[in-house]
Amino acid sequence: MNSLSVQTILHQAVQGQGPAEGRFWMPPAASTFASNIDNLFYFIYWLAVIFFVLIIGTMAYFAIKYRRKDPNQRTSPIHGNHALELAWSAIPGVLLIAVFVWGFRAYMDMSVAPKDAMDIRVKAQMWNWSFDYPSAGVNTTELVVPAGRPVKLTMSSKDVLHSFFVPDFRVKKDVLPNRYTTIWFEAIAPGEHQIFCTEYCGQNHSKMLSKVIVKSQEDFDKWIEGQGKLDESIPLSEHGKRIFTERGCTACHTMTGQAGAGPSLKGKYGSQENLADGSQVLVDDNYIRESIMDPTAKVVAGFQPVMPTFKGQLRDDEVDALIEYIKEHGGQ
Ligand code: HEC
Ligand SMILES: [Cu+2]
Repeated sequence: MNSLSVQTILHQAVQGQGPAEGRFWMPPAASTFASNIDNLFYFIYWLAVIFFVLIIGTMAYFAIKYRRKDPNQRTSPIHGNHALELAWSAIPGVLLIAVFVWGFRAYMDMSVAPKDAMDIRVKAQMWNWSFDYPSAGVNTTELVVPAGRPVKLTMSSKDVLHSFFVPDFRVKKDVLPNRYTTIWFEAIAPGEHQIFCTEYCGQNHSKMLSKVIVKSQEDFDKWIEGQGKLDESIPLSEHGKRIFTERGCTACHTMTGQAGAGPSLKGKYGSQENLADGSQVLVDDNYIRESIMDPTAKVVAGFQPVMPTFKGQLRDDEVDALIEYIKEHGGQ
């Protein structure tokens, strides 16, 4: 009997038809992997429930039935029971092997992407995600993918360990500095799904969130065509404000005068900044651009050089927009 037929039988016995909506233990099943993973989960779950009831029930029953009834009572000598011992070794053994084979096959399926998968690069950094579409030259902060098509993610981190997790897809993998990890999935239908970082990565770990936006192939093609330029009907500084939030600048900077991990950017434009090496610099367009692309070139006095570079993630017009936004909140 191969494990597929085991799966099918158990699936029907345990769960009925796999629902797409969430259930008590599991969020909605939105990728092609999800129902298999859920079935395996529910198989192990029910196995645990059945054995728990069986073992604890029998124990309780025996404890009552064979309790010591008078002080002189002795238990009868027991020398073992081969049939019983064989059964309680063989049955769990077979179940364990079934769980292993099932789990291993699912793991292999998830590890090896189909050849025709669409390639997207994922970069993690404290504390945001960015996604690169190499074939289209597009970079985003939300993962936009077409439905019904395998997508392969090649992931790396710019700083510490992170972990990419989309519960609705049952997809999770660590993201490491200096090494690539890959994972793939196929979303079933258009919709939105939460992305978490699920490896504690510092102060704002819990804010390291993003979304997968699944579009129909047609909408996806339209979307990718519209990328790569800013909408000119919206003022540049408005774009800047949006990018400031989307790119996670807000994790370290405010526009209120309140310093965080980084200095507040209120009133900075046009002022003189004190640097860690004791010198001063005028905060102008060039300085801001350098601060974003090469943050350690000039470190502000009183702050740690923890700002990640945004080189390769922001287009020129996006940097312009950020500068415009910072300028708008300028002082002197
Ligand atoms: C992980 C925290 C962090 C993130 C995220 C971050 N920064 Fe910074 N930033 C800092 C720190 C710390 C400094 C001061 C030390 C230095 O100059 O490197 C700084 C300095 C700056 C400066 C110079 C400020 C000054 O007072 O001279 C600018 C401009 C700036 N950041 C813009 C940005 C923009 C725009 C983004 C988003 C695209 C961003 N930062 C994201 C931490 C961060
Ligand atoms: Cu993280």
